[in-house]
Amino acid sequence: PPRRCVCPGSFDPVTHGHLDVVVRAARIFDEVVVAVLHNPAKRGTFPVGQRLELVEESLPDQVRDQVTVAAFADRLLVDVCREVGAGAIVKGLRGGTDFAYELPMARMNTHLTGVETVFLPADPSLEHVSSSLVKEVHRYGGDVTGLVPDGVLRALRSLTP
Ligand code: COD
Repeated sequence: PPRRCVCPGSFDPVTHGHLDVVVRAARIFDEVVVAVLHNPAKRGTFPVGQRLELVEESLPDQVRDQVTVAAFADRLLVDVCREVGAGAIVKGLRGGTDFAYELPMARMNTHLTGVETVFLPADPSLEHVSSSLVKEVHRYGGDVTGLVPDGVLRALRSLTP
């Protein structure tokens, strides 16, 4: 059977940091499911449908036939993994703070269903990139070109202040 992994996140919005992890996951696994997880009680910045579209349109051509993008509301990540038949979660680590946040979740997820988490070190040139910083810098007039795909730049510009 194909080896399948899940790349989970809020993707609010997708950045080149996320996309780098997805592309590298596709070199290790046969199939990658990008899981846009959202909490219906929290509005987020972009509607989930738009987050999904922005990921889909930003995928590099070389991984398109290996990657699917789907949204899941109010679910445990381990249940998403079970539902899509993935034995592993792939996450990027930007530094010690990410590690401290991710380690108990990785252990909890293994405890729950046995699913493993694979950590990929963030590309040093993208270590400072997060959805929240991108939104903040853009909101105050800073330039985020090169940190997010073009579609996300357009989406950021069309946000009503
Ligand atoms: N470089 C490398 N990797 C990056 C970068 C970057 N610049 N930016 C982001 N990433 C990676 C990180 O690995 C990160 O984990 C992932 O992308 C997603 O980032 P975000 O910000 O879009 O997503 P988060 O952190 O809000 O997502 C958290 C989850 C939704 C994955 C988590 O809360 C979850 O699993 N929720 C489901 C409920 C659940 O199962 N809870 C119990 C957990 S034990």
